[in-house]
Amino acid sequence: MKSRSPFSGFIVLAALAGTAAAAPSPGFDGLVRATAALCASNPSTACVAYAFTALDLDHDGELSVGELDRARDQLGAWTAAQGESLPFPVRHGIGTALRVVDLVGVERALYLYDSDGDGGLTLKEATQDLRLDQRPIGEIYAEGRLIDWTRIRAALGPSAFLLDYLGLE
Ligand SMILES: [Ca+2]
Ligand SMILES: [Ca+2]
Repeated sequence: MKSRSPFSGFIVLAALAGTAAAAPSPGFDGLVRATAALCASNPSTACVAYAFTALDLDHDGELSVGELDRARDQLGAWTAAQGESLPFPVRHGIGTALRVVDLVGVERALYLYDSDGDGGLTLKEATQDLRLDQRPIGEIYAEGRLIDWTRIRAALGPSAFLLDYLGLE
């Protein structure tokens, strides 16, 4: 039986990243800002689906290791470039997500979430540790309920010490 790791949170934190929205600009920055604008008032399910589609560069309905690697690198560079213009909780959230991804490794994280073992993550596979509903994602996040840490800990088993190491729930 497969276990899971806290990776789906990474995809959603990418979607949360642009709360300090300014003028739209091209590339990844434009993507983050467009996602943030959409996610501010739309249901969390629509927000996550939008971010997923944007990261699925070859439009095959799945995220590959290459697509996730690229997203991780772009998010890291983007966050560094924003510096302190990002609100602390957002910066902290992204930084934590990136540390988890780096500890687990993109390839292994994909494997842990790839329930059907086809080498790619569908939207359903990628969001299995998230509690999404019809409210905007920021509202669920603010309640501290977005990421199902209990489920993640159970799935990680002995490796759950990684979450303690990072100071996560
Ligand atoms: Ca793809
Ligand atoms: Ca799959």
